[in-house]
Amino acid sequence: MTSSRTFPRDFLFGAATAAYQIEGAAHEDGRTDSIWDTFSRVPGAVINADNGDVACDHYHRYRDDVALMRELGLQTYRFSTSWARVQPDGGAFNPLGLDFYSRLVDELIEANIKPWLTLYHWDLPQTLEDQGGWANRDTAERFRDYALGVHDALGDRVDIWTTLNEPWCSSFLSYTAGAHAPGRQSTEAGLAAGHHLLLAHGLTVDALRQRDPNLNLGITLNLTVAKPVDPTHPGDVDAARRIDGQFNRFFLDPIFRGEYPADVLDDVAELGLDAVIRDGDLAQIMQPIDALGVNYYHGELVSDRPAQHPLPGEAPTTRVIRSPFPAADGVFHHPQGLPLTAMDWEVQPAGLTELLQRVDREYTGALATSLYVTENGAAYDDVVTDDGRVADLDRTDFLTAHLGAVLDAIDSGVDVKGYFYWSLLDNYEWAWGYAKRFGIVRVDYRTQQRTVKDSGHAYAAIIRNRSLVPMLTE
Ligand code: PNW
Repeated sequence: MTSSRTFPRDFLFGAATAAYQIEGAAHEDGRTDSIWDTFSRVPGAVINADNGDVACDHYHRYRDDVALMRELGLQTYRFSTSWARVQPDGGAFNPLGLDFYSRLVDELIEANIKPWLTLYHWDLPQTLEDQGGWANRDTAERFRDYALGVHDALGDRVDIWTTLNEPWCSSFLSYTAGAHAPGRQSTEAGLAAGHHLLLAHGLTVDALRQRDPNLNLGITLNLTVAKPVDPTHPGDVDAARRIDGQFNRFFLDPIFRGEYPADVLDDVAELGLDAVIRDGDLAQIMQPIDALGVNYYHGELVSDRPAQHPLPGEAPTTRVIRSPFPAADGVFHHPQGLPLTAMDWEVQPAGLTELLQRVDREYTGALATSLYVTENGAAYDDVVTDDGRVADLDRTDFLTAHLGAVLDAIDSGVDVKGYFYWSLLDNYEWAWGYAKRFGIVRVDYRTQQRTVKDSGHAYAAIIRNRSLVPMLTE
């Protein structure tokens, strides 16, 4: 393939974080517990019983962190607002909580970094969970009200708004598998949560659009490429269809086509989804959006027969985790023999190209919806050298390979408008606690000292040159 390895002029380079993973200050300025504060106290739920009480102390160090972003040359920064900080107990708006985000946004604008705001990255106020959480339809309307309150405070300076980060995780991984907060294990609750999250998205896009037709509105989905081990074996092909259906199409189809995929509805018939969907919901969900964020980490190779050497899956916590897939019993994940990150996730950059092409072809290509890679990154067991450097060549390779995959998609005609590395900082990796480091900036959790890793310097060079060429020749 001929390719310049140079990025389009308007392509945005950024990095991403999420409130609970970096802020700390969990009990300050009126913030109340979110489901992650509660879940991290459940014995065996998180490795080392780590929690977000302090995390990267970003709440107090945001000025330094923005200065770091400026040093790296980031053009945009994707962060989330904590619902429990903004509306403690899901009730009255908290001026102190909103003020933190207002100061952060001012600091970003001052540094010439475009704020990219995500309203929900998994920290539901515990009080709302006590009322049923996302399995309760009412939470969707509460979410819209929360979004409008954040917009009241920041709408004059923030124009890019993402409703949800990875609703698959907030529904099936959280209410069916029990691997994430609130740790429920109910197939029905997972399906209801999935629908109510989609509804929350639709209600919020509608309400924000009415406020200001010029906002850039969107959602971020974690998507995958699911392939059958043997494309001639019907059982394997069906396994790939199920994973694709329950992971990708369950969210893409309502948003872009206003319907759930018929085969998925068949798979989950009898599991109560019909009773949850009300007339008009799908029309409400299918709002035109300006941006679809794609989070991509790895692909899946699946079969109806077990693998001889299965891949390790969830964090090795002591709680028993169920499958997140409501109707994929008998689907087995097989290793593809690719290199692994410290999460034991396979490194598969070509999957990102394929995924972007597929989403463009089947969903967004004909619409005024731009594609962004809103997360992509890798955990590695970083080693700090004697002179204090972090020589994480594996992460630099991961980053350049995936940026190359984005360029391949662009070269083939897909309009990808930006890329966010996950994550700016090492941070609280959910059920893995602080055991896994994804940052291009190292955080020493004892001193809170930040060190730009070699991968961070490499990313800065790519951004400066707007090209991968120096990386290939240096
Ligand atoms: C995403 N899975 O999480 C999140 O958006 C980030 O907050 C997170 O730190 C990052 O990816 C790295 O994990 C996921 O089990 C967590 O399939 C788990 C899964 C997918 C995404």
